[in-house]
Amino acid sequence: MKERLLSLKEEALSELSQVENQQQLNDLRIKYLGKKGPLTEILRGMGALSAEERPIIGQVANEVRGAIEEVIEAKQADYNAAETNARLAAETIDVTLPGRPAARGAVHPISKVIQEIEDIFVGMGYTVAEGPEVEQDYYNFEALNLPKNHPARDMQDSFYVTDEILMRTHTSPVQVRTMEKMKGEVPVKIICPGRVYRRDDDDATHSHMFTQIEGLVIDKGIRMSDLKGTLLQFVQELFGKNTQIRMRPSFFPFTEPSAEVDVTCAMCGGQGCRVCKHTGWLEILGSGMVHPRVLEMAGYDPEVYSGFAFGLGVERVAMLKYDIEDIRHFYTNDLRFLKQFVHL
Ligand code: 2NM
Repeated sequence: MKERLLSLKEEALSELSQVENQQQLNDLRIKYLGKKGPLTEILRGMGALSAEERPIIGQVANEVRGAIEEVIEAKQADYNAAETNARLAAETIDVTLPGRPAARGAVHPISKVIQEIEDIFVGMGYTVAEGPEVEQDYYNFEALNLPKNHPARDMQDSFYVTDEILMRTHTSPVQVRTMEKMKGEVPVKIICPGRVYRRDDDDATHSHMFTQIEGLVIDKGIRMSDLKGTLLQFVQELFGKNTQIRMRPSFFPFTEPSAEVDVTCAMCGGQGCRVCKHTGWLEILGSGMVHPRVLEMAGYDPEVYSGFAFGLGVERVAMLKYDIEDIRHFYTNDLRFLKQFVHL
């Protein structure tokens, strides 16, 4: 019995020394240590042995089992380590490789110009006010001294929702709403950025929807020179310190007097070029002293208070600033256009 056990051990160790892979090791584990293996069989037959033989054979059998298990476990540990190493090798990443650049979004040029203009006026103590794009006839026209039947109120020129509701044609209704809320308190110092809508045929310089920024100041003793100084300060911050302005008489129903404001062309410094059509001047602002009737309707006594207002088209400013030739670029969202503003 002892010899049989020892030769079983020799046979097992010899076979194990030939093992080449995990599958063969599994097979040998079952063959020698499994429930149907020779060792199990011998241990089961121990009952037939004498009382003297039994502990001796039992000890030998345990030694043989231990020796076989030891070799199997050592081999198994080798396979486990090899597997782990192979997985780690496959997972290796080269941390010295340059990173893949992340695709960055860009701020839309209209948003950029709005932010820049807001910053300039906030720096002068203004606050930013916003309001609805779908507006009541009263706020869009009536309160701005455009009574019913005024030619500028032609149905053909505005997008009407109902008889009394339309898409706002300017951001002035926000200023009327702000004056109402202020209930005659001063100073009023606001700018109102936002989208406005007009029934125009779209082309390179016209859009049925565009972006306006309007400003309004009301206090005691506000005069035309305050308007002029404010706009000069503004355009010099926006277009550069050398920019000059000139004011030409104009007409708006909601201001009296009214003035168009031209700035010297930043492209040529006023010398004349393609952009300013060889005049040296660019028309960018409408402005004026708030009409007494507008003040009165909004709750300000025009005998006590006065104010100035101005408005500009954001698209036109952005087109001049970034040399864009067609207003439709702002709305078509062609990535080749938008990508040019990633790092601006
Ligand atoms: C412009 C030109 C001139 C203007 C007037 C008002 C208000 F509400 F105070 F009456 N807001 N904006 C105004 C005046 C706007 O845009 C070309």
